[in-house]
Amino acid sequence: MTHRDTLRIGMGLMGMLAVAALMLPGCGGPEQPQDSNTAAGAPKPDANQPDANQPAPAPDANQPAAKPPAGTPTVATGDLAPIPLELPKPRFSGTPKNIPPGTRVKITKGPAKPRPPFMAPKGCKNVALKKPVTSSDMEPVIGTLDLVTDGNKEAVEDAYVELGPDVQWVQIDLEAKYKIYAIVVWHEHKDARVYKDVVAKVADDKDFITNVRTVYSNDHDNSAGQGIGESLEYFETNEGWLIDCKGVTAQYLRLWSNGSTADDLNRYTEVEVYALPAE
Ligand SMILES: [Ca+2]
Ligand SMILES: [Ca+2]
Repeated sequence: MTHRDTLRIGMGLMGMLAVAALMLPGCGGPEQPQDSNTAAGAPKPDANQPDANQPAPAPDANQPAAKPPAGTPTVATGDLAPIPLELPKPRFSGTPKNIPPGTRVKITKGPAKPRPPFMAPKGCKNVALKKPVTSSDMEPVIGTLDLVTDGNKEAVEDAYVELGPDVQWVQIDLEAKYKIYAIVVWHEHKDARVYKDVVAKVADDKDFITNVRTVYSNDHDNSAGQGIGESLEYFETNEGWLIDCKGVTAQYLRLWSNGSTADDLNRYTEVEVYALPAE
């Protein structure tokens, strides 16, 4: 056997080994596609992320299962449908590239992507429409409280109610108990302002004493006095801010804010509540 033959056999063996390595998992073969929903800031996987092609992941003994809020129903993914949410017209395009001073806003690289449809049990509709609104400021600076649930979400003059400065809240009485899947709130969305200390709670009574549950808070230092919340702040847009409420049962909801990066006042254009009647 010549030296050249030895080289040829050796290279042939190496080629076969390389092919074998490609076929074996974990040896440099093609990567399994990563779940694009696991990016930072994406919502936790839940019933709203159905994927018919992927079996449910096996429970990880090292990870305690996230405990759903009390009253969370079990919903088969086949019974879900996008909520019938219609967006108002955008008044500006793009989002600012810089974080406004004094805020904790997540800046996304590249053009803003539209929010994917929000999945909830079939039959969910906006049960806040025309429902009574009360507030910490019963004599608004501009507009009237009924504008919060009148169905007009457009960022135009006379479409918002302007509450006084600093910490203020609005409250909606749904007039019956509902299983709430999503709250969508539009403050003033004519520019990319950031409202501060946005907190949302639900309760069984109008005085917020019985069965009070926080469904959203981005008040990381408790400056609104409603407890600390770890959610990031956000820019107002025509999409509004959608709060995933996971089917929590309640009749009343209350939303706090503490002025915005534009001024100390608190403006609401519309609040919608996508829900089903509670049994
Ligand atoms: Ca309105
Ligand atoms: Ca705060």
